[in-house]
Amino acid sequence: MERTLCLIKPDAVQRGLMGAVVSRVERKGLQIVGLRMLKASRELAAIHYAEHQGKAFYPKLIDYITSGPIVALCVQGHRAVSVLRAIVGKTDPAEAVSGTIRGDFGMCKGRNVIHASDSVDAAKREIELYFGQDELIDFDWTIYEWVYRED
Ligand code: IDP
Ligand code: MG
Repeated sequence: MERTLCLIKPDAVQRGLMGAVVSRVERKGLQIVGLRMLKASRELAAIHYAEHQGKAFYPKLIDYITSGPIVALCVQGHRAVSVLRAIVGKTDPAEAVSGTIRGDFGMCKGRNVIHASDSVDAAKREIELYFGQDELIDFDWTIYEWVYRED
């Protein structure tokens, strides 16, 4: 089982897309084991996006992610990291295919609706940034057998 971090970005919160995004994640068969609304500080944003420091878009990215409330979700499932990235779609929503969250809800990289961790290691690091251990709930998921079947 893997866990990954999903952020519903400020544009999606402002546009009333929280429910639509959460619904896509649930509908896919991913289990939400943590959910929290917050306003990211510039310090938190800088740690989260440290890998992009120095790039041309970095200052705008920090402005964007701190511009309003966001929703953090900790999402669990088999291969959750790659599965969530797949339903999120390409970084640029203008190029993301229809049917993906960015493909269906966005128009440009600077307003791309959602974040998803890009590796298991990044996911672990990012989950710890947004959630304390006691904020993640390891609960029995009664539909598990209706989502997964060994083949
Ligand atoms: P990802 O979110 O698909 O993993 P990254 O390359 O890790 O994409 O970039 C992090 C975030 O930085 C993107 O989601 C997007 O919000 C922003 N970003 C990336 N490239 C650009 C750009 O060229 N212009 C504006 N914003 C960008
Ligand atoms: Mg990334």
